[in-house]
Amino acid sequence: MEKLINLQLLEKLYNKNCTSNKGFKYAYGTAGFRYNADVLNTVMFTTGILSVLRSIYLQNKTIGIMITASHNPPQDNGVKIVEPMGEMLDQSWESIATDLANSASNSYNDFITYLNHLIKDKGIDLIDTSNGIGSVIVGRDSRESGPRLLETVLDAVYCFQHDSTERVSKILDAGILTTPQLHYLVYKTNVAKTLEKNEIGIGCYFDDFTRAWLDLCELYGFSTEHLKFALTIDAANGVGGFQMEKMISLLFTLCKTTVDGGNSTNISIVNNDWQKPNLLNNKCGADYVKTNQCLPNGVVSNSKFSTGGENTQKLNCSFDGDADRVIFYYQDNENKSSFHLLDGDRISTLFAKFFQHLLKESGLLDASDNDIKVGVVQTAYANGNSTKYITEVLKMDVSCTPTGVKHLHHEAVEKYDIGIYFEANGHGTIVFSEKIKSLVNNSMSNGNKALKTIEIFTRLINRTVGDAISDMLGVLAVLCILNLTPQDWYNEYSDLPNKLIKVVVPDRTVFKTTNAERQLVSPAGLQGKIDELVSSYGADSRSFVRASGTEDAVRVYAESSTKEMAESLAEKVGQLVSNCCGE
Ligand code: 16G
Ligand code: ZN
Repeated sequence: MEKLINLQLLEKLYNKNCTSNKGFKYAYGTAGFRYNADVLNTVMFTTGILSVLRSIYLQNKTIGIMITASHNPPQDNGVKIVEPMGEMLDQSWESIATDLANSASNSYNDFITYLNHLIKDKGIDLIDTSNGIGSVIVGRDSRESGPRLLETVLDAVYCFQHDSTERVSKILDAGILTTPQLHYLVYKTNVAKTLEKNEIGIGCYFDDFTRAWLDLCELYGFSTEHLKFALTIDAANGVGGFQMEKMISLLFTLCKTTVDGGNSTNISIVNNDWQKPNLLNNKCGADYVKTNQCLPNGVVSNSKFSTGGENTQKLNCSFDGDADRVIFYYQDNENKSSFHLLDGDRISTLFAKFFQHLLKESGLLDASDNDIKVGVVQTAYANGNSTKYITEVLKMDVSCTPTGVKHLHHEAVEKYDIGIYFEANGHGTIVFSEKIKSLVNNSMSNGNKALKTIEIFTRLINRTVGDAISDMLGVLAVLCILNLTPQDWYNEYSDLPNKLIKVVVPDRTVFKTTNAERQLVSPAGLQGKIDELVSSYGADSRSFVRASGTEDAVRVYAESSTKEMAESLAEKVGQLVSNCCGE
C-alpha cells in the first residue's frame, strides 16, 4: 500500500473529511449513497478511494463517479460509481462500498484495517503499477452542495501518488452534467482507452446524439423546427435543462445545413432555473408529475397549440433532477380529470410497437435462422394493461424483474437482442445485442429504410443507462415516423386504475419477496391473506407488497377495474400489513 498511497496525506485528509459524522451508518443502495448533504463527506471520501482501487483492479479502466440525488429535495445529495462500460457498480462491490464507508465512519484505524483487507482480498496490485494507477471521471448535478462534495472526492483521489515515479491517479472533473451523460462519457473514454484532457469530453455526447437525430430527420424528411407537435420540456430546475438547451442550439445550427433553416421552434423548456438550486424538483419534474398525476408548475393545459395558423398538438414531458428519467403527458383543458400521463410503461409499449414494425419491414424476421429475440422488461409496478397489451396485442415477450434499474438492464441484456426496459417512473432505455447490430450492418447496403432506422436508433438511444434527453428524442422520432399524435399514443390501451400507498412498519426487513417482488415469503401467512382479499375484488385485480429500497417503509400497490376498488384494495392490503406487524 505504501508505494501507491501517500499514507501521511491519507490520514490528514481523512481527518479533514471523515470526522464530522462519526458513527453514522451508511448503505450503498439501489442508487448509490443518498442522504442529507450534511452527512455525506465520509462517503464521498471513501467512494473516491474505492473508485481508484476499482480502476486499478480492472487494469486501469476509467471509472465514473456521479454526485447527485436525482429527484430528491435540494438539501439531499448522493454519489454512485459507474463501471467502465457505463453500467451501474458491480453488485458484489456494493457491500464493499458500504463496509468501507462504515469503517471510515468508525475510526481511522478501522478504515486502514478494512482498506488493507480489501486490497489483499481482491489482489489489487499497488506495487507493480505499470498498467497505470487508476483513472476516474467525476461529474455532478446542479445542487448547492455539489462543489463541496466534489472537493472531498478530489482529496481522496489525490492520496494516490506513486512515491518513486511521482505519478498521480488521473482524474477528470467533467463538471455539471446529467447522470446519463456521465455514464456515456465513461463508456466512450474506455472505448477510446484514453483520459487525456481535451481528447474525450462531453462534446462526444452531443456529437453522437445530434448526429443520430439528424440522420433520422434526413431519412424521414422531418426536422427539429417543424415537428408535428409543440413540446414543452419541464427540466425540474435541474441540469437536464441547460444540457438540453445546448443540444437544441446545436441541432438548429447543424439543421441549417441539412433542412430549410429558420429558427422558429416548437420546443420550449420551462423550470430551467438550474442556477437556483433551492428550486430543484420543487413542484416540478418527473417524480412530482408521476406521483401527483398533475401538471407541474409552469406547464399550462390545452392540448392544442397554434403555430402559423395551424393547430398543432401539444405534448409535455418532465425530466427528473439529473435527467435520467422522462415521462410525457398532456391535459386537454383546465379540468384535472383531462390529464393524461404517458409514463415509462407507455414509452415501453411505444418502442415495442415501433421495433416490431421495423423488424417486419426490414425482412430480418424472414430468415428463420436469425432467431431475433425482442422483448420488454418491466417491474411489478407496470400497469397490468400494459403487460396485456404487449403480450396479447403485440404478441411480444415480457419479463418481470425486481425494482431497480440494474435488474431490468441486466435482464434486457441477457435475454434479448432488442431489449426494451422502462420502469413506470420513466427510467429506462433500449439495449441492442452485438448480434442484431451486426445483422443490421451486414444487410444494410440494399437501401432498406427499416434497417437503416434500426441502425440509427442504436446510436440515438443511450446504451448505458436511462437518459431523459436521448429517450425523449427517441419518442419524438417514433411519433413522427409512425405519424402518431399524443392522443393516438395514449389510446393504444387504457390503464387499469391503480393505487400505491406507503405503510410505516417497525421493521421493513421482515418483508421478503419472491417472483420478482410479486409475492411475499415472509412474514409467514401474509401472502395467503392478500391472495384471498385480491380474489374477492374480481379478475382484473392485483396487489403486491415490498419493502422500499430507499425509504424506511413498505410499499403496497393495488390495481383493479375501478378507481374506488383499487383504492379500497390498497387500503385493505395496507391494513393486513399493519395488523401483521402488530401481532
Ligand atoms: C431507486 C432506483 C429506481 C427505483 C426506486 C425504487 C435506480 C437508479 N434507481 O431510485 O429505479 O424505481 O429506487 O424506490 O436504480 P423504492 O425501493 O423506494 O420503491
Ligand atoms: Zn434520476
